[in-house]
Amino acid sequence: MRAPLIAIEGLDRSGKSTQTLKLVRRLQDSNRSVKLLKFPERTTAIGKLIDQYLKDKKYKLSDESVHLLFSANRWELQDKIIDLLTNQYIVVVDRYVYSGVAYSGAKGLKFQWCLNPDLGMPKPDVTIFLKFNDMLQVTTRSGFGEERYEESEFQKKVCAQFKKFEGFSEWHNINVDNKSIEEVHDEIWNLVEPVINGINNDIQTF
Ligand code: T5A
Ligand code: NA
Repeated sequence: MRAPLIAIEGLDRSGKSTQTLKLVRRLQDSNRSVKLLKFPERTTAIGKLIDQYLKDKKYKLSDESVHLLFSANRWELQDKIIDLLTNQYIVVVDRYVYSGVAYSGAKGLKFQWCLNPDLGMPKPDVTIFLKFNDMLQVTTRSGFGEERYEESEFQKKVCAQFKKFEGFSEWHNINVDNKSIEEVHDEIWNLVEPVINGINNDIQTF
């Protein structure tokens, strides 16, 4: 028996941080051990480079090298994720491999090329994508536009890339248009509740 890995995905400012925090609190309230990780993890050596790249729109780095940095940033935490899951800690990740593939795919890099560096990373048992059907709503969210990629045409391309994961068995879309934070949280909880008592199989990998 091991704990589940749960990923929350979405476009910029779609509410991932709000929702992952609420989910973690609810799991703690039901006496579960839980750990929240956020990608990019901006505090590591590689994470600091990524942070600079995201904040400074003039910072030059080829698309391929940025892609590999985001992947390397996840590999920096691979051991930790496995350790936590085997020690019965539910791990909630705020963005993960899917973001890596979708954002680089939106720049024109090939899907399989993008996924390759993450092959071997632990695969979530449940992945929830916070989906805007009305793409205009994303641009009205507070803070939108501050960082690289926060531009509506690019977000549309990213959204199209995320669609490629719809065939993955762990993938679930939740429509967030005009939904309150509470409504979205309840839908997330319905998807997460079935796995909170643990998973019988070994940790799966990409
Ligand atoms: N990236 C990331 C890659 O290119 N490759 C990769 O491999 C990875 C991992 C930074 C960038 O890096 C890219 C993707 C990103 O462009 P990030 O730090 O996760 O990644 O940046 P953001 O996605 O922008 O994260 P944010 O924290 O800014 O957005 P969140 O977490 O989605 O949104 P949140 O919860 O902060 O909410 C945003 C605002 O909306 C409000 C909140 O109160 C907040 O003000 N809000 C709602 N308003 C109305 N209704 C609701 N239901 C709401 N829910 C939240
Ligand atoms: Na952002």
